[in-house]
Amino acid sequence: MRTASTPTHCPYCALQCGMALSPLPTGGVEVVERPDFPVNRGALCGKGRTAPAVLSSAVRLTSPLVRSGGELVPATWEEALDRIASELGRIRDEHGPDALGVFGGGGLTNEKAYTLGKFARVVLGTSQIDYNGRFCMSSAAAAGVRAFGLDRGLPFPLEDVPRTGCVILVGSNLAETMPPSLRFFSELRDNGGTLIVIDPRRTRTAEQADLHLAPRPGTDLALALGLLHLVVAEGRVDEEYVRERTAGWEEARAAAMAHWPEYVERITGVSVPHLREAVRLFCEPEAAMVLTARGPEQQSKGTDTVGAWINLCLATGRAGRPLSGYGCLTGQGNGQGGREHGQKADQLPGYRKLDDPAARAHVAEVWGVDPDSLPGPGRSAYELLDALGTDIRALLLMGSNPVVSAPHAAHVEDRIRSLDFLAVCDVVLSETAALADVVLPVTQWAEETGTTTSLEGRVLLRRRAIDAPDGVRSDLEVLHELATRLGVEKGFPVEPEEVFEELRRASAGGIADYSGITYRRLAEENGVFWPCPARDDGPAPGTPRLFLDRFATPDGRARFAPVAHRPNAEEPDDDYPVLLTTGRVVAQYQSGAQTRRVEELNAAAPGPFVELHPRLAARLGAAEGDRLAVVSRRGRAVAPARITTGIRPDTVFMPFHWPGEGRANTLTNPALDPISRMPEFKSCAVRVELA
Ligand SMILES: Nc1nc2c(c(=O)[nH]1)N[C@H]1C(S)=C(S)[C@@H](COP(=O)(O)OP(=O)(O)OC[C@H]3O[C@@H](n4cnc5c(=O)[nH]c(N)nc54)[C@H](O)[C@@H]3O)O[C@H]1N2
Ligand SMILES: Nc1nc2c(c(=O)[nH]1)N[C@H]1C(S)=C(S)[C@@H](COP(=O)(O)OP(=O)(O)OC[C@H]3O[C@@H](n4cnc5c(=O)[nH]c(N)nc54)[C@H](O)[C@@H]3O)O[C@H]1N2
Ligand code: SF4
Ligand SMILES: [Mo]
Repeated sequence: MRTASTPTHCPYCALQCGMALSPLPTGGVEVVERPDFPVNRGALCGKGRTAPAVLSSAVRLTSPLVRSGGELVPATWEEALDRIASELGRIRDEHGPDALGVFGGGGLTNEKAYTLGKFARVVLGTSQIDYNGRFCMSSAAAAGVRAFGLDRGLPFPLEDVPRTGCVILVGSNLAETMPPSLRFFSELRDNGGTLIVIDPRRTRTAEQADLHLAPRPGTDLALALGLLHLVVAEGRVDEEYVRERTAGWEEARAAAMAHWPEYVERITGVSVPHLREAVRLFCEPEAAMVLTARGPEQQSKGTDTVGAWINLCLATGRAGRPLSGYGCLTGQGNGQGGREHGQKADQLPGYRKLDDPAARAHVAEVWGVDPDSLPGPGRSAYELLDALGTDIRALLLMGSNPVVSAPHAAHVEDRIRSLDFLAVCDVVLSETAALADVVLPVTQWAEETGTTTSLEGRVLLRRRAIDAPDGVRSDLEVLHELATRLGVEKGFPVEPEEVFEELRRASAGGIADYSGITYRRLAEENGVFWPCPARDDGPAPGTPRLFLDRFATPDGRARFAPVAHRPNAEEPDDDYPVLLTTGRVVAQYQSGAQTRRVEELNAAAPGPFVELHPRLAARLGAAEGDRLAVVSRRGRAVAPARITTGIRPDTVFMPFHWPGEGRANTLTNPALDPISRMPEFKSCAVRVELA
């Protein structure tokens, strides 16, 4: 038995808090503080603290399950793997490789995400792969690539936050979604800096702010344009910076000038004096930052919305300079790395593009295949789910629970049920796994080694600290076994470090270059920031701060985005007069597949609710706790009322962590952003009534 404690990182969000796991004499592990990791300095939220509860055999899968006579029944690994391989092979023979779909997750380690992408392209030969990160930060990623030529969540470490002059947090409730990170923002204020929070709700995060603006959901684009208008009108543009380091200003300026403050006030509900105050706080200090999260991003105009916030940074010279910049707070544990190494529909490892001939040639060589054998880009996550049971006949799912988390979830559930064949790898019997033909029980964080890349772009090593229970195998073993059964004997190692060594080569020369990073270094250092190209003369330094000399565009200049206000895909009308927005609570994680199995977390957040303003409640005749039906064009959800003055009277909020009658995603609108293909999770029109 192991005795010493093992340093590692939390299995949940993108903050990737450091923790150590110490074996218990009774079996299992307990979490102990790890103050040496600078991001959380030992602090953890309740989810991280209780994460070992999900390692217990009592709540997880420990045997493969195969559907027989309509029921999922225990089976041997051989039976389960043979069944998957033969079904995938049969369907590919009958309908072609694109009849096979693959869906991954931003919680998977870099090694798993890399191997899953390679498996889809090399073993299955399908173009139909995407992942849940599409539902997460894809709009910020698209806007970052468009403006800077590179997408990395934060272009600087979080430790820079306390030393800047002002931070605008747009649609982030980090007091609940990344609690230990709140410290950086309190220190900012202690140092005399200011915090502006933009959220339709007065969240725990907004309560910390010097200025809270509460726009109507889906109007952040207009809000950013209104601020830029004032920046121009008040002569606060950094002309020299704009001339030296950017392109496209004239068009962006003209667009902003069309968004008068009074017009923006009408669209957003944020008053002109508040707009002016925000501009003053943002522009007066030497340095400032804008950070976005899912509020402005999960919109059918998310890419342009983030583009408008980047425009504000560029016009004021607040990007690519010390203590200034635009950043996105990515979400999942490996939300960053998961979008760099090839499980995304259009991507090859190293953030290379699947439609770039040079990228195809490089990766094909590492993989030992003909570049022409690699399929082209496939569909985005929602489009892929929407095609299940039509031209996609079989799905292999790893690291997501779309029955709860996908938009228009009742429809997605129908599509999943109409598949010829569904295989799910998971640690628990999630709502989606329960619909599968074969379920494979896999190892998790504390039982396996692997790397993740945090929201700072910091590559981290999670270490195996405990033996897995009998009966479970790793995702890498699953892919190895399936590849072998489908006739590919080589190239799918089960050892994470072996995969990482190949990933280093595949990423070399790409945007997300990991070639200078090794497991040894990661074990010795507190992570390494990419890009980190290998060097002949010793360890490569990595890049904590991006863009200080130039942006990653061909000419080194950042690009303004030409954007203008547009309405939500669905605006309120007589039948559906209220806006619904959705999000998270501190004690539950995502679809809840893991955290709903932890007693302490369920006690803190036992179920769904509908947050609404007392004025709306009075109109409905609803009291605290009354069951409310929320009805959209796609369905009806029921949950108790939670009445608070901390939300706009024209808006209701539901968290999305639960299945069943309170499932928020029964209601949400799958209208997609034209560039990022992000669904509009953050607004749809609903009617609210007493249930
Ligand atoms: N406890 C917990 N923590 C988590 C997660 C979890 O599920 N639970 N998930 C992780 C993941 S994957 C992610 S992506 C992050 C998400 O982290 P956040 O983005 O902080 O989380 P959300 O609650 O989805 O949305 C943030 C805020 O956006 C606001 N909002 C809604 N509509 C709008 C709008 O139109 N404009 C603006 N400006 N704001 C709006 C909501 O009121 C909400 O307070 O959290 C990570 N951390
Ligand atoms: N209405 C609404 N819907 C949303 C959002 C919103 O704000 N509002 N946010 C969206 C966002 S940002 C996100 S990121 C998605 C997330 O939603 P999901 O994609 O459903 O994410 P999780 O619930 O984390 O699901 C991960 C699954 O993988 C399993 N798992 C964990 N680790 C491993 C592993 O190593 N291997 C394998 N094979 N399985 C593993 C877990 O048990 C769980 O079942 O939800 C999106 N849906
Ligand atoms: S903030 Fe995120 S990484 Fe840190 S303990 Fe909580 S869930 Fe884990
Ligand atoms: Mo996310």
